[in-house]
Amino acid sequence: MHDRRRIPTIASAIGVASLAALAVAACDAGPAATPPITPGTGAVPREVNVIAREYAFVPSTIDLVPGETVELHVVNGGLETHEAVVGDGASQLAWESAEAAVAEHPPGPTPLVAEPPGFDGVRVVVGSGARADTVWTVPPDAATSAWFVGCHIPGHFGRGMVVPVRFVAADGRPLPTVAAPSPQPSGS
Ligand SMILES: [Cu+2]
Repeated sequence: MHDRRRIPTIASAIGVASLAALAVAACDAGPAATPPITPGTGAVPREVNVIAREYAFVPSTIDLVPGETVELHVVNGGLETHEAVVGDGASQLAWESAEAAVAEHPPGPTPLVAEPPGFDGVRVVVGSGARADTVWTVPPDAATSAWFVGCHIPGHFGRGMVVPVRFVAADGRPLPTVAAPSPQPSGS
């Protein structure tokens, strides 16, 4: 991310703009396909590694197959607590708002934040130097909207801790992802 804006009062506006740009990048840029992957199942989840640090995720795109079961390994290679919220754009903004509400908490563990209603993604919070493993099934209809992996520990999202999810078929071919429903521009 070249974008280092850090003005808290427009955090949600930054979020919307960043998500839109990332969604376009996930659809239009990058290699045509990833190597073939074997979608995870309940019996044999596919391992997916996500590394968090100040203030970025690696890799820069997370490939998921709709309906597969994955075992997320979230590694915190940074000095601060981080999290990986896997969810669509609306979920990202909901978590951003929920966690901003507890931004002034005293030093100590991250306070408990209620899951936004309708959230069908997954959230993993990891302390500095730790790794958390979570088994989660990607909703089969997930590719009907743009998804992301974001960190909403206050201030982190606005500093660039968000990467797009690229939904792929088992052969590694990117699936067409439909953005949030909106009127088609004329002439299309
Ligand atoms: Cu973070």
